[in-house]
Amino acid sequence: MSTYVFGDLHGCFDEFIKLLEKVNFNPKLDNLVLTGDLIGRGPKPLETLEYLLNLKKTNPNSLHAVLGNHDLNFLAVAYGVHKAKHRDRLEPLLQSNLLPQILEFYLSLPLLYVNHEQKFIVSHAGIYPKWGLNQAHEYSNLIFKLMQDPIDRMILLSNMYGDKPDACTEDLKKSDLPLWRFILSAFTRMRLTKDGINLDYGHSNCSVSQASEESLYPWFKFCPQFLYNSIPYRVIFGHWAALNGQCNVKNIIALDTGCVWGNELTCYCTQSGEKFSVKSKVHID
Ligand SMILES: [Mn+2]
Repeated sequence: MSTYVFGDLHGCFDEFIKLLEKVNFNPKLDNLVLTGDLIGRGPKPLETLEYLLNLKKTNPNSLHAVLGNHDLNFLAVAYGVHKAKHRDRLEPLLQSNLLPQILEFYLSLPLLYVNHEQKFIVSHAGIYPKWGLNQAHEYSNLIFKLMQDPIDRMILLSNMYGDKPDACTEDLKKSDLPLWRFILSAFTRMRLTKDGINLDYGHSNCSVSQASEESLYPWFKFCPQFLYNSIPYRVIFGHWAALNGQCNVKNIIALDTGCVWGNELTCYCTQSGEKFSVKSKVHID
């Protein structure tokens, strides 16, 4: 039995299948974990979701995934609180008669997946440096519960964008909406920090060295406390395609290698520590 964590699919269905074949993925024996951004921008969102729904139906315990910023955007559009942008290529999902099942699947996804047995965690953008594992888990559970309630879900989805608040202070922890927004942003959009506390969500395309010239550093330079436990948890994330799978920090594994931008789709076997990739066939104009 092997566990494979796949980087951001973004609806790149053909590459997804090719990479599953490359690792000889067997849904009856192996586990699949996805770093989020399952759809958005890429060519075959409906085929991707159809495959995942089918996998979930036939082998419910073999599939785990976390929500990414594009998945949340899709939910906001599907529930009518955001306008769809054509470039996000959400129409095939919105027009599909599978839409109710797709939404049900998405509402079953957390922001954080923890595998205690194999000592690894997965979230879309990473772990906020000031949070320990328990705090991160608690906040993921809080958002999961809110998303199950139709009114809280609408409040959450219609208020999730914005770069403030940019730090998880003791005062923020006592608030509702600003804290919820911070949790969503940290789990799904975080890239850089000013000092390990304040976040900077911009600079999406800049390299780590360019950022450090502006005194900004990737979140993983400020490792969360739980990585120093006697048996450290590996932190696996996607989202930041400009890193191209390189972060050079022990136990932190970056998997977004920009398939939707014409680069590669990458997965990671949690037992062997090996990475596997296939070339993208997405053509960028
Ligand atoms: Mn993303």
